[in-house]
Amino acid sequence: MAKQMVIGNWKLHGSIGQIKSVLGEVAQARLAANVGVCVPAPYIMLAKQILQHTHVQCGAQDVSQYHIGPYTGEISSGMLADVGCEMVIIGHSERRRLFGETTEQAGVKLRSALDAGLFGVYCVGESAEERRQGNAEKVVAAQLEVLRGLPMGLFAVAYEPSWAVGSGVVASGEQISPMHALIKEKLDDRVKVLYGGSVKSGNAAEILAVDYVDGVLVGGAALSAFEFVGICQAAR
Ligand code: G2H
Repeated sequence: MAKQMVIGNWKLHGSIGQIKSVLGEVAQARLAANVGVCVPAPYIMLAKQILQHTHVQCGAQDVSQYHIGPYTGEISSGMLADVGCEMVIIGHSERRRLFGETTEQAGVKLRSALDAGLFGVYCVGESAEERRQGNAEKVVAAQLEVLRGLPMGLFAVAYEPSWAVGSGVVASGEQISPMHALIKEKLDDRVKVLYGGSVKSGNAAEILAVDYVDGVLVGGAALSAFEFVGICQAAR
């Protein structure tokens, strides 16, 4: 059974037809445990149904910081758990950059997710400018602050430098390894640290072989069953 995690992030992509065809093929691939697919919320129940006889878990890409009440458009952790959702991505760089989500909000969301029994995938990462200025470690360390005191084993951290997200540019092993080591040092060496940013079947084995990489968070390539299954098969 593969110990490394592979989590697909569908972002704002998909339809009933696409979910059926891509996840139908993923279901046929008989993948080992530690694989998850985070689809848009309206498709979570359909994804669960398609993947019901597999070990593949289903997740969401965001969750409300609120539990209940007059918060139009929000979806709570309890609602996600209620429809069988098992994990949730929190604090993705696109949420932070495009929707103004703060580290504090992401921390509240993660606590809410853990309370509802969901596995959290908490994203951190620096921008190109922050790296150029030599501040990458400082930025990531600040994003980790809200995880203090949380029980290990209930969440993973995904290191996604925003300059590698959807860009086709992959961080090098020399950039990934020390950052993953820093994350483990700041939190606990048992925390799973995933790499995200332009992972494909063609580069997955190389990335997954980098020291301190416990798995990958996959965006664009998760929309192709061939690509996604190829990445899962590279997990060790
Ligand atoms: C990074 C990643 C998935 P992509 O956001 O979270 O997306 O693989 O398309 O770079």
